[in-house]
Amino acid sequence: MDSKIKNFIKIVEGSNNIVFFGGAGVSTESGIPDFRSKDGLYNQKYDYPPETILSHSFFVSNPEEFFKFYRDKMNSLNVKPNITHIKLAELEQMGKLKAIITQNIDGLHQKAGSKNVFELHGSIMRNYCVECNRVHTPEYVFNETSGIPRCQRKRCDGIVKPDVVLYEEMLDEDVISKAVDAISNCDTLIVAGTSLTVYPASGLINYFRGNNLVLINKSETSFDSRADLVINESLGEVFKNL
Ligand code: CNA
Repeated sequence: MDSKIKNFIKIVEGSNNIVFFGGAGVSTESGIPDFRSKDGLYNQKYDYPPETILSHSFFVSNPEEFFKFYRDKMNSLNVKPNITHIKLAELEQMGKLKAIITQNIDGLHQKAGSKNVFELHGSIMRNYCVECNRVHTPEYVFNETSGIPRCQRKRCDGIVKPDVVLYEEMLDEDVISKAVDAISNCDTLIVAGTSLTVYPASGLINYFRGNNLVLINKSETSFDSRADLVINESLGEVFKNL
């Protein structure tokens, strides 16, 4: 086994206060493309760039086109968690992992059994009417409607919006404060599967004051020099050894 992976296992075995901070790379091995890899959504061709479609102003001005892209690219309802999601849920159950902070919106950590998950960018699993706040299921948005999903409450007809944080929208303050708290108080922070280019999420790492900062990512990131251990490997290859 690679010596860096051996070192990683030693760190995990020696710590009972771990926090995991992850991004889209955690779910690529479940078949969900990330944004910035060569097969990622940003390198595919659409009528508009994905970062435009996934913005608040586009959602408001062009909801039809937004939902076309959303149904086509963001539907992970039938996707299964992979080995990384599963091992993280096991670490939580063993009492070693205290929290998962994720930029993902796919709900796969919860599907794997993780409980303490802070979703910085929301989740496709929750959907609310923009007029009356009525809750709608993800199945309603993805499968049971076409075009713009409309509220099921009588005489409402508001647009049902997924509870995902679009570009130009603020992050939920309560989620940020819980994430900051978890990072500030852990002794091992595992940062994985994220290009660390989306702010303010990536800035949360600055709150870490513990012993071991581990960075696992297929490609290099601008935070590599700050880490105690950097593993440029696919997450499945690393986590299967735990
Ligand atoms: P990103 O910018 O696309 O970066 C992903 C990173 O993961 C890249 O640096 C890759 O090299 C790396 N990577 C990809 N696959 C693996 C793997 N198997 N093992 C190790 N590393 C891997 O994505 P970020 O999360 O940094 O950007 C934040 C955005 C992406 C958030 O707003 C998310 O909501 C959004 N996003 C989420 C999903 C999802 O929910 N699954 C999918 C696509 C995008």
